[in-house]
Amino acid sequence: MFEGIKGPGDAPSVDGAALRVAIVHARWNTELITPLVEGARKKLLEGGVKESNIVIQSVPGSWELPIACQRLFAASQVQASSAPSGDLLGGLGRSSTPVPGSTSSASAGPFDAIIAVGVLIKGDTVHFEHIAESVSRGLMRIQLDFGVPVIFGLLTVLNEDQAKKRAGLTADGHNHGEDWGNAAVEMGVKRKQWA
Ligand code: DLZ
Repeated sequence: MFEGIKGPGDAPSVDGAALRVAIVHARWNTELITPLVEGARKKLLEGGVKESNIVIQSVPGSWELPIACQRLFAASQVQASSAPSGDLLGGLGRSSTPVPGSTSSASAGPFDAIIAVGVLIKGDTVHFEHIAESVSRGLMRIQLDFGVPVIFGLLTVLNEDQAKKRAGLTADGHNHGEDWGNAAVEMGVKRKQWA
């Protein structure tokens, strides 16, 4: 649960049955990434998105999230107009996913939303600041350049305890991945409405 006044408020009732959604996640800090991805996926399914229309891809670390989101979306656009069904991911290849039951095969069509998931934990150097700033800007650029919602699933935390709480791994925690899944359904539906 969110404490105090924080949180996205009550989500409007939307039907994600017509949506195609990609989850792109870093593998750094996998113990935290796995519940976040699973939380997002759970809310996509609850929001009506079909299992076959959820694509999950992994990249080494958060730094790689922007290029993966960019190529994945571009490939889905090309595939929608020309490539044979099942060749959605183009040069990216299939994912190895840490989430049981997840799939990377999907029907044709450009993604309606992409969820970018990573966990950056501050260390002793300014490395964290560089990656956090660049990845944030990169993801914003992709959503504005392509006109596709890129849900900001990048946790930028000061220590592991903060990360565990936000991955729903503590008694007083809340899985932010669930909020990202809800946001993807809402924004995917709105993107279609605003087309
Ligand atoms: C190198 C690195 C470090 C130190 N920390 C993290 C982190 O906390 N979270 C994360 O997602 N990735 C980290 N990385 C890996 C970089 O994001 C990137 O994958 C490598 O520098 C290769 O480009």
